Amino acid sequence: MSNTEKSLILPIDEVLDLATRVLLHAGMAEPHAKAIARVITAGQRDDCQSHGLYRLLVTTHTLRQGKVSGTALPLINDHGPAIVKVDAQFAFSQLAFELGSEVLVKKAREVGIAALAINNCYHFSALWPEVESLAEQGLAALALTPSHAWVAPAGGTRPALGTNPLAFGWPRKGKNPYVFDFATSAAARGDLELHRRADKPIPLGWGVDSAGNATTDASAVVNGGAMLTFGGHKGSALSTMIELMAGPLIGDLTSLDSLALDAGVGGTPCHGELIIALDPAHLGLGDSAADDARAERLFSTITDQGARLPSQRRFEARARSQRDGVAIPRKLYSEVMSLLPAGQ
Ligand code: NDP
Ligand code: PYC
Repeated sequence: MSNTEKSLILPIDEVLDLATRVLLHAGMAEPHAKAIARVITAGQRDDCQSHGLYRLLVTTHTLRQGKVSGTALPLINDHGPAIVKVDAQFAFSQLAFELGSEVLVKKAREVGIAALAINNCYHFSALWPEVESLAEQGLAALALTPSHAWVAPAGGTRPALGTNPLAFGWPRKGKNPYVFDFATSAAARGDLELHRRADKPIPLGWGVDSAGNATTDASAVVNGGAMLTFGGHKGSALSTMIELMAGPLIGDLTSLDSLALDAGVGGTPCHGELIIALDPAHLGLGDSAADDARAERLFSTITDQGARLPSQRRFEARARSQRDGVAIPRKLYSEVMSLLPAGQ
């Protein structure tokens, strides 16, 4: 891979360094800057454009608006054998996850199942880094979080739900884990925004305009319209479940509440996140080799017919980035550079 007219290539450590410098310059305390930069760099490295370096524009905007704390440190509350709660104190979620997940893993290994509830966090990131890191430690994991109420329920035309991602990770011996991570809306808001910025039409099915009509105009969806769920009533119900499980169940906000709190500033959503980790060593019947073999037979029956596993594209992009460097769209790169003082 080499530089082109549209994108330039940087080594991964330079991307990490750039992201960290931008966040520090924006006023973020070092532990937050480093935790956020790691996630943003992983996104760009794995060619997840909606949750890579682009997120530097959104996070620094949210910080400038005085919405999110750049300095408050997470408070960990060890809440009995299977629950750890982390109060992010209205800072971004990454550091809260990093610190809370250490306790989560310990509890899941002791009890067989454990939950990490993060409260009061600003949440902008993809969820796969979280379930992937838990799966790499031998645990199956689920992560869910609301966002802002941008999405209409199936059968409706007015926003009620967030883009509400759901991620799952499954450990595989000697292989990359099985990981999926998707918005329960037809597209992530980040993708809609990238289409709007590039003035590109969106596929039918992503959203409706303010009159409730199907549209291919991203701006019409953003300005008074609504996004749509994937899979009609099924995506709508899954999305509602995420609102409840990562909202009222853990004492936190729904996407409706989060959007109201934003008060038109256009910042990152603020709410909670729920992560559940399960240890196969406790839940199985003691023959982990047979269980692994059954899981692997399922995966190979999927891939042997030409279908791919979720995250395969991402893992391939990661291997490419590790070998050749990370591709960054030039327009995005210059926007990111404009967040630093000239000459830095
Ligand atoms: P995508 O639709 O791009 O991908 C969803 C998942 O499906 C990925 O795991 C992807 O793997 C996999 N996949 C895609 N195509 C195939 C295929 N043909 N066969 C098998 N698997 C496939 O994700 P979304 O646009 O819905 O979401 C993007 C990101 O946005 C997510 O990481 C999500 O966490 C994040 N997000 C965050 C929110 C927040 O509030 N924090 C809100 C909403 C979304 P692969 O990556 O390898 O293509
Ligand atoms: O892409 O839908 C999204 C999103 C919301 C918050 C962070 N990302």
